[in-house]
Amino acid sequence: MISSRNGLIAGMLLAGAFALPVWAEELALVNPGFEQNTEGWRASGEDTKNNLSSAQAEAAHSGQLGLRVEQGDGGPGSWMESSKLEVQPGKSYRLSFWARSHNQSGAGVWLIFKDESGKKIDVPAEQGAKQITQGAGAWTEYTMDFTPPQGAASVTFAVHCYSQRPCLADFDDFSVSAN
Ligand SMILES: [Ca+2]
Repeated sequence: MISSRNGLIAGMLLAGAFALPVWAEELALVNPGFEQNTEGWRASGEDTKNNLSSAQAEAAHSGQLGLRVEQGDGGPGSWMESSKLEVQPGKSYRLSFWARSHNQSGAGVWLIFKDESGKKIDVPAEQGAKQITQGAGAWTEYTMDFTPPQGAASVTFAVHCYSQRPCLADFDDFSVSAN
């Protein structure tokens, strides 16, 4: 009885070993779950002025706080950008986060690559943006696989909702892994 149970546990451990993710190296992010309010994140001037993005308890996926984006129709779009993360061109990365929308909003996450001097390097939208499901829904995990372009030294990611349209959406639990 005992030996068969040990065999079962050994089998489970073995299965677990084979299921290890390729994304082995988890990178350190500043306040990725908004538990320190918006410390380490930077809102655009328009976002700050109109108070579009803020850390709120109702927006938490885990912990006590999450990021809520709330804007009315016809105004500027929100923009809340993360701290800078050093990256290597050509290396594979995966950004993960949890989000939910409460309405038909056009919210998503945008990647911003910069070179050593801080100059922005443009990438095609399909490689640099992930829109969350438009329409009210439950919490969903989203992932973005990306490879920094030639010359990139850092990446930041921004939670952004399109201007001129209403938005009510929550974001939490960001993480970045390197291959
Ligand atoms: Ca949180």
